[in-house]
Amino acid sequence: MLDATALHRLRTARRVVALTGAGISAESGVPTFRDAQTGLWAKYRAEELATPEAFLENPRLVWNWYVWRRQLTAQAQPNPGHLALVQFQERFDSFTLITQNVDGLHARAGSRDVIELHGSIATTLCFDERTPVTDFVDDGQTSPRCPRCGALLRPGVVWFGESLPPAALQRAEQAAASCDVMLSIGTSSLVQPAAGLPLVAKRRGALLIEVNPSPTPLTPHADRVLSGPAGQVLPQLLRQLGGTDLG
Ligand code: BV8
Repeated sequence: MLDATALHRLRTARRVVALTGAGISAESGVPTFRDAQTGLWAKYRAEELATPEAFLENPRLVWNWYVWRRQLTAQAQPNPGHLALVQFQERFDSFTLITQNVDGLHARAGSRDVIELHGSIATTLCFDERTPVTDFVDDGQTSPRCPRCGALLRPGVVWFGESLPPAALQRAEQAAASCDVMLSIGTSSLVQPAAGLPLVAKRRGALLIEVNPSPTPLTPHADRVLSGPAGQVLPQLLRQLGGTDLG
């Protein structure tokens, strides 16, 4: 729970920003990015598969990993952590939600105008043109091809070594640089440039609150650390704020 000083700063904040990572979807049954992979994928590390090199070396393998993850995320439901952030959006004059997640669960929970720094697993792009493709056939054998130009199809996510969508990153940096309170929720704070955003906020004088059951490289810089699962901590924080009780 927040102490009175921090609670007062949050209660009176005009601009609040939240950065989320895979941890906020853990209670929806979506494995975090650094959880050990299971089943078919147990012998691979996510960071090894989420690269253009891995895809070009074995398009079908990487494509199938995303087909598996798409099915997993499509079956997942937003949890009380996602739902609490929807209420945060109503509670503050300005609330910006920035996510590293590609699972779409914030939008499905009802959050509006989410900044998806790493893209969306639900979209498919032509590898060459980087344009969205919806009308394609996946025969389960070869990698699906772009019906327009015949290039390989890829998931609409940002892989390691690829630049983030410039407009999304610029919006996120501007929000971080001008907020009164920054919440870093469910992220190991390892992946750049997302992991730098809470420090941008802190340097500009924002109150920095970390929500995570485990310490991260951000922990020493946080003004307050709420150690626990987001699905419990965020509804509690909302109740402390005097928001509607999510039960
Ligand atoms: C780029 C999409 C320019 C794909 C992802 C500077 C320094 C060092 C390295 C770099 C740097 N700049 C760039 C790099 C390289 C690289 C990078 O950061 N590498 C790291 C590993 C060192 N960055 C990039 O390549 C980025 N591109 O900067 O472009 C450029 C261009 C060319 C060459 C160089 C640079 C692109 C990064 C985007 C990669 N794509 N995802 C996909 O999903 O398949 S990143 C991937 O990691 C996911 O998006 C994930 O969200 C993200 C971050 O991980 P987390 O979300 O934090 O998840 P994680 O599993 O790590 O942690 C979960 C946390 O939750 C834990 O702390 C756990 O304790 C906590 N938790 C668990 N349960 C709960 C919980 N918390 C709350 N409640 C719970 N219940």
